[in-house]
Amino acid sequence: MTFEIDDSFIDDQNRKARAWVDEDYEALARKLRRQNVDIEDLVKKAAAFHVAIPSWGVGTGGTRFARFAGEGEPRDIYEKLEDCGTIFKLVRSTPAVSLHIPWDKPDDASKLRAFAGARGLSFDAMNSNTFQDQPGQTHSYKFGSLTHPDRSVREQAVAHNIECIEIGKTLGSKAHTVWIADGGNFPGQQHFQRALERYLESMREIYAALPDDWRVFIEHKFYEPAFYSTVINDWGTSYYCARELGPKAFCLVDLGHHAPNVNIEMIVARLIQFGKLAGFHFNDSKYGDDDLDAGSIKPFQLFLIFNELVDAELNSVANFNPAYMLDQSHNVTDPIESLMMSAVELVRSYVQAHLVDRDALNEAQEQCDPLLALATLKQAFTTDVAPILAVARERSGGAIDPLKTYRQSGYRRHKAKERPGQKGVTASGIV
Ligand code: RM4
Ligand code: MN
Ligand code: MN
Repeated sequence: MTFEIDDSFIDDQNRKARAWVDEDYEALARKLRRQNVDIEDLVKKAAAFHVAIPSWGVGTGGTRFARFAGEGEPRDIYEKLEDCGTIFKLVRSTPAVSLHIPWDKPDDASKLRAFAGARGLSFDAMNSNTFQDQPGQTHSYKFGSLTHPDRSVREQAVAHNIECIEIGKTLGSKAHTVWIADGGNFPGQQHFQRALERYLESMREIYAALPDDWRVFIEHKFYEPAFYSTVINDWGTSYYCARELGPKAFCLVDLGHHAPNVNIEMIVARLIQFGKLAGFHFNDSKYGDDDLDAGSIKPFQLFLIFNELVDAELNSVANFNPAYMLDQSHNVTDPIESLMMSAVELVRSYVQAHLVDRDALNEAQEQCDPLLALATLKQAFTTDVAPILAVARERSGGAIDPLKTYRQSGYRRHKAKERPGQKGVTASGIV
């Protein structure tokens, strides 16, 4: 028997928070009523928002300098799913897990699916890894994978991606995400055009292996580990490839994969308009692909991204079905705490975006009134929707205060005893 947080423990903790939640909820309900907004509608929206947890995110991440392992870290995919189950139990908005292969390759995919199912979890997009060499691997990815000049390396990388899809079929996943590290570190190292042609050739084979009801997500990133040129470097290249591949190919936006100050919300709007938005890897970034916690650096940007998403939702844009995933590297925090708080930040932005007075915004845009347009957005962004989030969680059986409840439960302390000897575990989530 392994330690789990009891529902009754969550209830007890929630009882202690009752008084302030009721008071704040009532006050907010009155304020929103004046704006003709029914708070109950927002609670429903909050409760319906879901984001997938990355299997690699529940372990402590590292940089290329060091990794400082935490206590009681999960040692295998089953323990990772236990932690994902705990996150889900407390915040209720994270019912799915996104698996990285081979880091979290299951020995028996049906068994893993049942194990996850028993915790209310399902599987979101699969993720391939052709940015590292695995023990016993025939060909090295040192100079690329899907775009490598040598056909046999490309074939090996294609086969790995197809294997991910096969595993995903058993797990009940419906999408496959491809991020490659391919690129060059020196001017002249790579022929830009030929590398992209080879990418498309490889991706066509992966695309052909997709079941009818699956999608493939192309994830771009502007640099690192290739520091001079990256093959799939931006959303334009990603969009071109998705179009070339066909209707099941989409463009995934990892927030950290853009240069500082890039207008990501506009990229999102373009991909929505072109019917090619796959979804997100949420995180935050200050300088590069920092993989910091969602909403920790640029909460207004996160809100503006959700503003575009909610706009599309309300306009019933055809085929609009973005997959939401977190992709973060937790180097100095307890990963469970970071993932819970990040999930909460996403629901917060989503609910705030639903608070935007769309008629007023539209009017300001038509009347060429930039100040009023910004004021309309700011009114939603500055509304404290915390009581809505707390009530949505509580009504779905989660915790009013997930962080406090988690700490009070002693979960990590219990896991430290159950999962001893964590020193020297290989790092994941580095890049
Ligand atoms: C990459 C990218 C991928 C993730 C790896 C671990 O930078 O964000 O999505 O799978 O890191
Ligand atoms: Mn990512
Ligand atoms: Mn990344």
